[in-house]
Amino acid sequence: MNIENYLAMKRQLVDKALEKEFGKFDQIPRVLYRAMHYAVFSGGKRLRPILTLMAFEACNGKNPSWVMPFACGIELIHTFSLINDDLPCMDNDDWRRGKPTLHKAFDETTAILAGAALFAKAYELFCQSQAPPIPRLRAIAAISRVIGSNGIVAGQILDIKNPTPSLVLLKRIHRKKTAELIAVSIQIGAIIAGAKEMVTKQLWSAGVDLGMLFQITDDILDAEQDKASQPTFVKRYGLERAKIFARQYARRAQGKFSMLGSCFTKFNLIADWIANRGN
Ligand code: GRG
Repeated sequence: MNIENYLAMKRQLVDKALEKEFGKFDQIPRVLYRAMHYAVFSGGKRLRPILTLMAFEACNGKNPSWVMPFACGIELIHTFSLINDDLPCMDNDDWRRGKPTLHKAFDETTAILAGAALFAKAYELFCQSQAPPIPRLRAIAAISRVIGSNGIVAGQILDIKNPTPSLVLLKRIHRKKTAELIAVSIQIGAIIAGAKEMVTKQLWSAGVDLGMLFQITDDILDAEQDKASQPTFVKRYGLERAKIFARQYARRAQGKFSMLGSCFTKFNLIADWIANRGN
């Protein structure tokens, strides 16, 4: 299987579903709509929603309309986190995906409000899914856990307040800021498909390793483009050791996905794709 083609196909499905949601917005202030649209449709890879769809399929999920609102909502939360990360009070970035960041293309106030609206929209979508109530609530609870005060927000504040973290703290920052959102993206696909707890737990664990691989690869790409502003594995240990860490996480993730059987083989291809990605 050609993983690039597979990802392109899934990306198209996610884009179509997101476009449909944006088509339903009415009576919202024009500038808010334009800012939300700009942030969501500016060239993201859609990795997290694709992982949600993959897990749903691998766990034999039957009704895609149950899972798509979750896939789209996860992407909106990811977009919200990027908007916030770029703000002058955080990373103060002018560029994202080769385009001006949201607060540069519009202004800071509009960027903050558009982010807040995307965050709220994500929860509206989760609630609108037709999945049975118990898995739907379990998935919403799992997502809420990884974005709050012991999740992404924790990772972000630890990152900002600790310019020279120990290895243990650096791993925690990466895990909280990046890896757990990737892990939960996979896990909720399985929850919505009705997978057993043993499977959802194993997917969480494999997903955290995959997410760590994703973040370290991001650090490596930033270093190669001379872009890193925050503490990273590369800054602390150099490029070669960062690559060793990345390979270790890739192998760990692949071992865990393999234990779940042949339905999860695609996740191993995704791990290779992440390790070799160019952006
Ligand atoms: C409560 C969700 C929330 C956020 C507030 C600002 C903040 C706290 C956290 C920042 C988290 C963050 C932006 C981590 C970096 C993760 C990362 C490596 C993002 C890049 O992901 P890609 O490459 O992005 O998948 P694309 O552009 O493809 O969508």
